[in-house]
Amino acid sequence: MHRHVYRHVHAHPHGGEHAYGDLHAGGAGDDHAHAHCHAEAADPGLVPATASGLSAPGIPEPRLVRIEADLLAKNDAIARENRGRFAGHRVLALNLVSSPGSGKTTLLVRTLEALKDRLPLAVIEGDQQTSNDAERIRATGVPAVQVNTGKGCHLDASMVARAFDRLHALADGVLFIENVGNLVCPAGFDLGEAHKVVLASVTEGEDKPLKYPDIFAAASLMVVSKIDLLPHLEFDVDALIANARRVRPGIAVIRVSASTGEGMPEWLKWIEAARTVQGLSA
Ligand SMILES: Nc1nc2c(ncn2[C@@H]2O[C@H](COP(=O)(O)OP(=O)(O)OP(=O)(O)O)[C@@H](O)[C@H]2O)c(=O)[nH]1
Ligand SMILES: [Mg+2]
Repeated sequence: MHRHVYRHVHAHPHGGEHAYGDLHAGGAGDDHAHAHCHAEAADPGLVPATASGLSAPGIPEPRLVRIEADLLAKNDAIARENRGRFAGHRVLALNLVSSPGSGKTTLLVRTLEALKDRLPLAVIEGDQQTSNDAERIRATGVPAVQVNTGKGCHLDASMVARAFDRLHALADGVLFIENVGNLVCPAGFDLGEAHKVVLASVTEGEDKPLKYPDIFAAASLMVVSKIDLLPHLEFDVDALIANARRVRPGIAVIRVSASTGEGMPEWLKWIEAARTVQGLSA
């Protein structure tokens, strides 16, 4: 369940197109708007200012609640369309979410290298700014579209729809979506994916599933990343897993090092099993 201290509703305009065919939010002349949420208590650590937890200067609370409900409903409708398109293309779509720097792009690069000769693949990269991650992906030879969200802290279904327009040749394969790195905003937005996959790296602390429960509750799989670093850390992987399962009982867990390759076979097997469950394997 969502709990918000403050939600800030504003328009994110989308600007012109990038030389790489990438997509940007934040320029002039675009009508896209979405709600996004962030804690901003007037007094740090205090309770929400309103019963719903929503507030924004000059906008009455009932109107904010309605705006947010409308935006989420609109997102869900586009997400359903995306899901239909992915099914039509016989594509498994996976939405990778995590804190910044947990290793999403590094894991993706390694995954693409392992799979690219066996399956059609494509990537949608979400970041507030830069095309760095899409360039890392393209270096593998796999097509990637970068979506820059500007002030936005997550991808939404319409961004994914427009990015997928550019990847329409993808069929009978896997679409990886790397969401904007944070453990809060991406939780509430369905993109039409088959699964959210949450990465939790061993440098982040065992308590993250308890502090940011929504994103772990929404995920089908937790990848415990950077396990090659364990000998250098005081980190209890079993405690992390127990915490994740308090939030999402039965969540699948795979321990991976994208640096050494440990755990990669299990991760690749999980992807293949997800394709099979969707009726997509050959
Ligand atoms: N030791 C070790 N380092 C890793 C591993 N995976 C990623 N890293 C390092 O972690 C840092 C961040 O990795 P990224 O793959 O860019 O992380 P990200 O989640 O894509 O980051 P954002 O896109 O900014 O959210 C880089 O310096 C990587 O080299 C791993 O398995 N082991
Ligand atoms: Mg990345």
